[in-house]
Amino acid sequence: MIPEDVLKEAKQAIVDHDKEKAVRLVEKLIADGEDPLEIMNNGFIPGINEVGDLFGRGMVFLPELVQAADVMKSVTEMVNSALPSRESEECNGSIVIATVKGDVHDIGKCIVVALLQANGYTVYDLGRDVDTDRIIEEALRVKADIIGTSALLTTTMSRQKELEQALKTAGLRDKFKTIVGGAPVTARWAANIGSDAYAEDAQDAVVKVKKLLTS
Ligand code: B1M
Repeated sequence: MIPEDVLKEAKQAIVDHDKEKAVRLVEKLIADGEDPLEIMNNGFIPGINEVGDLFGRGMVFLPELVQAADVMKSVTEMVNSALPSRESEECNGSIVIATVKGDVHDIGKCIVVALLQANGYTVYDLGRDVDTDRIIEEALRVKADIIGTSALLTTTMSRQKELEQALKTAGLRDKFKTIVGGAPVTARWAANIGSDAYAEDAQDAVVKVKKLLTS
């Protein structure tokens, strides 16, 4: 259990875009054998959310948002590579995942990717700002079981709907299960557009992917 004051420090390091401090904290916690996801979920993510709120209220500006995101990116990579691998034999499966076209937010998607990989799934991460047609092409090429999309902007969520429609139009809807996520995305949105699953966070994504593969 990471002490409350350390989690507060982690949050503040993101708000202050203090990379040195954030990196030092992760190094120490990993060396101490703490759960890397705990500092991510209860320290760094609340930190970047606070920066997002301040940005939304016009209290911080784009350069600071970019710097905070840069710190977030660095610690995410460190935490992701420290995740213990829990190979699951009984339900292996493959998933193609991308942040949708027009959207460059990928910090959360990268956490989802790392956690799925740590749980033994084969993940084809297409990156960010990825065209719907390319997502489908790749899913066909690698014979994926699941297509997952992440959207962080209310304006790019529509790409998740576009994917559902493109799959239907191409007669491919039954070939893949789909899962959607991202801060503005909800279970209701997933149901409305006809996606097979919605995941609130990376842990939930692992649970939902497992369910999709066994249903
Ligand atoms: Co931007 N941004 N941003 N941004 N940014 C938001 C999303 C915003 C809410 C901030 C705000 O105004 N309060 C706002 C969107 C408003 C809206 O749509 N209504 C916004 C805006 C406006 C913008 C720009 C337009 C700003 C500008 O240029 N004027 C611009 C858009 C660029 C573009 O995409 N075309 C922009 C740019 C950026 C940066 C590049 C600076 C940077 C992103 C860097 C990067 O990702 N490489 C950035 C950041 C960091 C944010 C906030 C602050 C944080 C996002 C984040 O990383 N969260 C964000 C505010 C917020 O969301 N509170 C904001 C942490 C991450 C761990 O959470 O991504 O939600 P999240 O992922 C979670 C879950 O959602 C879920 O699991 C993850 C792990 O728990 N999940 C999935 C995610 N994907 C999933 C997929 C799944 C399953 C679960 O299955 C497939």
